[in-house]
Amino acid sequence: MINRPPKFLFLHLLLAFLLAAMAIGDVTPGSTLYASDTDQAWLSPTQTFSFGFIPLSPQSSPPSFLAAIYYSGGIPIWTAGAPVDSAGSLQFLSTGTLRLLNGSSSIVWDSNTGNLGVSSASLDDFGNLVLKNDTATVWSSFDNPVDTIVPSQNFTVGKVLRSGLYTFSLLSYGNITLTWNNSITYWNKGLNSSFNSENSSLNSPSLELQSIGTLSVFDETLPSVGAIMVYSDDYAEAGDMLRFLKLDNDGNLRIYSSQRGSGTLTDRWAAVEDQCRVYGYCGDMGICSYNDTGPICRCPSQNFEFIDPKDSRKGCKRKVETEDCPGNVTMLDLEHTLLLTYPPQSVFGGGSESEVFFIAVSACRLNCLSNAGGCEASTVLSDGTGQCYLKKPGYITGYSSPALPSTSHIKVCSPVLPNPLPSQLSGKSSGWRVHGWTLIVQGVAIVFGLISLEAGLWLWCFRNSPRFGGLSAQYALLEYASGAPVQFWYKDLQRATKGFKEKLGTGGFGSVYKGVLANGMVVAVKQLEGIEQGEKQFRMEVATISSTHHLNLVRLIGFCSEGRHRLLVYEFMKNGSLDQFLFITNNQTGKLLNWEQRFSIALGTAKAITYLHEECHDCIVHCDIKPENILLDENYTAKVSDFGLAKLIHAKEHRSLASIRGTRGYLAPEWLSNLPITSKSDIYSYGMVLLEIVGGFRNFEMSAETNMKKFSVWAYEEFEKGNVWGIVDRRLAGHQGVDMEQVMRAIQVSFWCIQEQPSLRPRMEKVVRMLEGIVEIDKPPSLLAVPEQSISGFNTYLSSDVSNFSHSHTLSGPAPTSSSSFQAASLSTPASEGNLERASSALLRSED
Ligand SMILES: *[C@@H]1O[C@H](CO)[C@@H](O)[C@H](O)[C@H]1NC(C)=O
Ligand SMILES: *[C@@H]1O[C@H](CO)[C@@H](O)[C@H](O)[C@H]1NC(C)=O
Ligand SMILES: *[C@@H]1O[C@H](CO)[C@@H](O)[C@H](O)[C@H]1NC(C)=O
Ligand SMILES: *[C@@H]1O[C@H](CO)[C@@H](O)[C@H](O)[C@H]1NC(C)=O
Ligand SMILES: *[C@@H]1O[C@H](CO)[C@@H](O)[C@H](O)[C@H]1NC(C)=O
Ligand SMILES: *[C@@H]1O[C@H](CO)[C@@H](O)[C@H](O)[C@H]1NC(C)=O
Ligand SMILES: *[C@@H]1O[C@H](CO)[C@@H](O)[C@H](O)[C@H]1NC(C)=O
Ligand SMILES: *[C@@H]1O[C@H](CO)[C@@H](O)[C@H](O)[C@H]1NC(C)=O
Ligand SMILES: *[C@@H]1O[C@H](CO)[C@@H](O)[C@H](O)[C@H]1NC(C)=O
Ligand SMILES: *[C@@H]1O[C@H](CO)[C@@H](O)[C@H](O)[C@H]1NC(C)=O
Ligand SMILES: *[C@@H]1O[C@H](CO)[C@@H](O)[C@H](O)[C@H]1NC(C)=O
Ligand SMILES: CC(=O)N[C@H]1CO[C@H](CO)[C@@H](O)[C@@H]1O
Repeated sequence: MINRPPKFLFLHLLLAFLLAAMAIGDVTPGSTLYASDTDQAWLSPTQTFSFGFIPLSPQSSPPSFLAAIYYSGGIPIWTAGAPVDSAGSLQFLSTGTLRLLNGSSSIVWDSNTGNLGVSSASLDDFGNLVLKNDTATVWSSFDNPVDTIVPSQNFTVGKVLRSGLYTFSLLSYGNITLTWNNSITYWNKGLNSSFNSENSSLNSPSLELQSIGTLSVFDETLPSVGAIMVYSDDYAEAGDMLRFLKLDNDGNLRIYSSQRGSGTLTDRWAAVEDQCRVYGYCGDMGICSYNDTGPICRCPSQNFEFIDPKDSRKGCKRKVETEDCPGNVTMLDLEHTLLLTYPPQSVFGGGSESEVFFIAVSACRLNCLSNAGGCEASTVLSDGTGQCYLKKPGYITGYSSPALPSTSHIKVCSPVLPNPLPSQLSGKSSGWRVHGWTLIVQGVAIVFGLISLEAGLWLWCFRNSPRFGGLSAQYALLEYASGAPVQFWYKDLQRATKGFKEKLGTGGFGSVYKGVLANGMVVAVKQLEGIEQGEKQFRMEVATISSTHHLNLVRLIGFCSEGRHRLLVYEFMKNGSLDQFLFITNNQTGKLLNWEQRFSIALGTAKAITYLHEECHDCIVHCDIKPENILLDENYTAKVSDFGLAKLIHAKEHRSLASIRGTRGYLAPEWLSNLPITSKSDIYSYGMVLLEIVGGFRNFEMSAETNMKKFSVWAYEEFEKGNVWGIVDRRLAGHQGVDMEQVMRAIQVSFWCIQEQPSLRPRMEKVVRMLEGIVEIDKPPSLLAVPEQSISGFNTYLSSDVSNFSHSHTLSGPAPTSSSSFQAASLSTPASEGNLERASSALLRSED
């Protein structure tokens, strides 16, 4: 990018106008432009574009110049050949050819239009340089694109934009692609499902960038306005500016905009959001990752060195080739690292560069190691397929990020010399390095002494520091759980959330913020509050949470445990929480869930809880099931969040009422009595949520519509009367496709779940089968089996935090137990049903 100081620019423009004004309009053969005189140029009629030399960069030495068509302000949109020295020149020869010469008179570029009758050249206001004979255009810069497309430039099949080894092209079936070295396609975008197959009916598609910032494909078979493929961020914004599409030398395709005369660029769209996913960005054996400012290239380990120490993007090479250490070859293990694998490599039977297997990581590694000449590295893709790729010797390029679940292995000569850990590269240790470096000059002997001293000091300093401990604990954790969560530094999360700016909500355990990780992944960051646990216990819980994988559970990506900070990083759910859809005012119809969506959310939630209770490794009682904790993804799939957190809060042996964060209306009655909390408490909460999904009403809300009764109580009465339609959300009335059988099942299941007596409530697995209609549902017993003033009444009076409970004077019924006597069995080991029933019936008796 050209970045010239404004003063220079102004001078340039002024001089260009004064000296070269005569070059507006047609230029006849015989004219010459000199690199030494950058003020000379051929101008377009309104001087929007110029053709001439621009310095490659102000300080390049020796100075070199580009022969370019450039936009007002000096932004090149087309360049001829390569940079030349200050003695270079551009000659419009009398034969009609345009030729770029270096100082040594060597031909750098030629338009190859000699002896075709070319009689004039001109630059138009779209930036197109045209060589014409008397009747027609013989050559134009628009037909010979380099790395840029500007508005009104027609880009057709067969043309390419090129930058280094990267190319951009339009395919005959309408897809646009980015390709590395004419072989590996790392970005591929089609029109839509009706056009993206090779069989699509396009005749001769062409691509055009509109000046308002859209990139569209045109074809006879498409509507005349074209099919829009890309919108720039500043799409349709007004202003005197040029937008253009450019293939940059980092392999990314971008839309830029530049204000007239400013000489500066703003990028408005990039094809590959995650720069590290551009094939070969870091060269052969280079590993891409991010630092605070952007992508950086490193070598996989210290068994490698940069090919060109001055340009880390050129890639790495082994210090000792594997052929030179037969019998001593081993695998370098790279956690959270992906070796990029794109078509044709990733297609079965496609390329010769890799082989695909469905095997575990360790088998993948072993297979490669034992395959003497045929395998150089192995990688497991993070696309959920669980595929193992064995890479044949050739070009290998990687991406490393704490958020990548991939693991890779590369053959090296032993011993393995891992890269220093990130923490060793920052903070205190770098200070030590600089110190050591100044001393090195003083003498080799001292240096050796110092290095060992430094190492000793470093170890001593960090022996007990939380960071050092944190790292070792992190690796212990990696071994503990297969779907290992990633550890983040607090400052990384601060940056990802822009200083905890965009709050998504506040839950019982703390606030949740939206964030974007360095690799572009959108996440929800939960800042936990009130954690009383130590570091080690926190990590254990995080490991438990992250070992639970279910379609209907929000995935934990990582965590942060640094000093007093405890944060959890979750995948981001586009559509927010269920309550925002259920409890809305009549006129927000866009957010109204139809019955099919509601039923699938109810079933999904039930399946998630079943998994937590019965199927996962360490059983988890959720303790806070409510619509706010049921999130919806873009397809309205239910994802339960906040599971496993109750354990974190209830760390103390004696749990006090104050620490309960359950929510009013959803808390099972046993929370308020001296009974153990078991999975049955979750069933109660689920029943309340299920009723709300059907009715669109908060279960504890009273209104004229419900005869001033709690919705749940009123609903049961209506059910007894046989008025099932009355319970269903009236906004669904008149909607097609409300399956009354499903409604009936859901209502009955919910009444079973919200029974006061835990033993009467079904297990979650049975709830699923009842909802699915696999098992018969008996008529649920009355909710009022227990007298009105019994424990059931408490829910209504509970504020959102039960801690207020003990101060409440509005309660009737048994007085709450004092905090110190509130001792529930461990949440992770639910009390046996027998005990529970005894306790529960004892309580009921005492009330009678
Ligand atoms: C032009 O000549 C200079 C030396 O005079 C050389 O460094 C440069 O590579 C040449 N450029 C081209 C494109 O040949
Ligand atoms: C001009 O060029 C076109 C296309 O190359 C050619 O068909 C035409 O004959 C040329 N006219 C003259 C006068 O040379
Ligand atoms: C682009 O050029 C092709 C071939 O010259 C032509 O068929 C097509 O109509 C042009 N498209 C536009 C939008 O001008
Ligand atoms: C690009 O491809 C060519 C042949 O297809 C190959 O010879 C060359 O080594 C490749 N370049 C790199 C950097 O791998
Ligand atoms: C065209 O692009 C789409 C993605 O937009 C992709 O799914 C499809 O496979 C591509 N078609 C071909 C033939 O590569
Ligand atoms: C394209 O057409 C061929 C032959 O008609 C067929 O075999 C192939 O499956 C089609 N491909 C797609 C993607 O529809
Ligand atoms: C695909 O795009 C074309 C052109 O914009 C449009 O007419 C068509 O409806 C789209 N098809 C689908 C399935 O979205
Ligand atoms: C990130 O890396 C780039 C390129 O190596 C370097 O210029 C920049 O200073 C680095 N930034 C930080 C904060 O380390
Ligand atoms: C293998 O490497 C080890 C240490 O790196 C070395 O001691 C041993 O001699 C090597 N063996 C061979 C066969 O080169
Ligand atoms: C939607 O309803 C709310 C409250 O019922 C009201 O304030 C608002 O004006 C309504 N909006 C529309 C667009 O009707
Ligand atoms: C949503 O559904 C579409 C189509 O079935 C699928 O491609 C997409 O991956 C789904 N999204 C999520 C987040 O599951
Ligand atoms: C209310 C809301 O945000 N709805 C969105 C749910 O997700 C779909 C798919 O991404 C969007 O189209 C809706 O707008």
